[in-house]
Amino acid sequence: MQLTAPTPPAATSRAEQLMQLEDQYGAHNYHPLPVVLSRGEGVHLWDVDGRRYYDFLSAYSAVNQGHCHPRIIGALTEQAQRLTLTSRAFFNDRLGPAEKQLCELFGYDKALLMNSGAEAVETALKLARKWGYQEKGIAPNQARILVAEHNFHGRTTGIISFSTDPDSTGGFGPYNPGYQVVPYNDLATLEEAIKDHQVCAFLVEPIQGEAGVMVPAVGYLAQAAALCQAHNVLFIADEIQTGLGRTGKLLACDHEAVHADILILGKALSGGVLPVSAVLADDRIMLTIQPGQHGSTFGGNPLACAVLQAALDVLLDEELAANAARLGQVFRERMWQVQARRPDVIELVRGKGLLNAVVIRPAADGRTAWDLCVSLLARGVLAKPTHGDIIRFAPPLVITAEQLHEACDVIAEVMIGF
Ligand code: IF1
Repeated sequence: MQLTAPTPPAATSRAEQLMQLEDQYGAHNYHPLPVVLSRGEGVHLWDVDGRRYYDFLSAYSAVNQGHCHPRIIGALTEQAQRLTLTSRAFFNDRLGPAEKQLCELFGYDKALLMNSGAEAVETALKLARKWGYQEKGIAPNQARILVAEHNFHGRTTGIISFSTDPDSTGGFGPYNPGYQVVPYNDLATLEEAIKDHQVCAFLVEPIQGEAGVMVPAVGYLAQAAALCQAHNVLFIADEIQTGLGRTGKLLACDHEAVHADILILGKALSGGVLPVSAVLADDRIMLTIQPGQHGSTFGGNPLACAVLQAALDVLLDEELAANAARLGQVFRERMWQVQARRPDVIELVRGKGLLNAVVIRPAADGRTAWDLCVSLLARGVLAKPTHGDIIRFAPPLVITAEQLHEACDVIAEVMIGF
């Protein structure tokens, strides 16, 4: 394996120059589409040459409120000139109001603010274990957490310990013990596994985003939550990608009236402005962690709290969940029309709200979903494949019907002509 980067040819444009900088000085942990973005506003992004695109990735659902939403940027810039970070060694005037807004909106006793989604997932895992030992009486260091096959919950060594994706796990061992994988969307195996007294929690995505927008059968979440309750196991919902209006309701769990014991939020919690994540739970769980037992330097910082409050206000005031429900149906109908025309290109369309995926059949000449995304890029729509043949389409929830149809016209044209 070649471990030194070859000398690139001389850059002929600003975009190429910038791509070469990333290639030469940046880790090669991504394979970006060949576009260099420099400005964002609402559903649009512009590249360094001034070309405009529809953003149909939304930074993996972190930009639900649209790029650079004025209310969120206003909150950011106002707070940034007053106080950005105190650490939790002291109180500050933004954290309490933000925690209150989160708890009242989602119906929990307490919130624990972190930064990245992975940190919030790690926090939830620690909370579940602590609760398992202190409240369920599981023997020390014997707690186990059930996770779904094809899960994605982040990239830390702790989290990839229970990933089933070789790309996420390969070469990063040894792995943390204490996890058991059960098939997603399968209640029988979950029921069998959950009977074990050492199981303290079941961590699950209400819809598996990275796995390819895998929507479980109606009733799966509700019955899984009921199994957890029946066996004194915590139901942990990772709503980092599916939450905050993305699937057409405030939370994806709301489609089945499931109230998770531990709720994990991230991404759009800040409207894509800076990393903010949160874990919500009731006192019986949250208070198992006492002072000095968990934290982070930036967790709950005043700047993040100001941004979080504005991001939630925008989500509610602009009724973004309802817009996602309405326009998500329009999007799928437009894609089903394309599928009817080109069933040799589109294998299937699935999703909920404005979290959708189109599964592409490889072309006879070997062209793949990646090639289709490059064609979309050339026509002004940004989307990226996941796991080879699946293209995720997830525009900001502020998209209008007119904008959605304009983008779908392009997507349809490219797919019909593929
Ligand atoms: C990447 C994927 C999506 C998440 C869920 C926790 C996290 C994520 C359900 C961790 C993060 C991001 C990570 C980013 C790309 C993106 C992604 F392709 F990786 F899997 F969306 F599907 N739970 N997902 O989706 O949150 O620590 O990133 O803030 O790692 O490539 P994070």
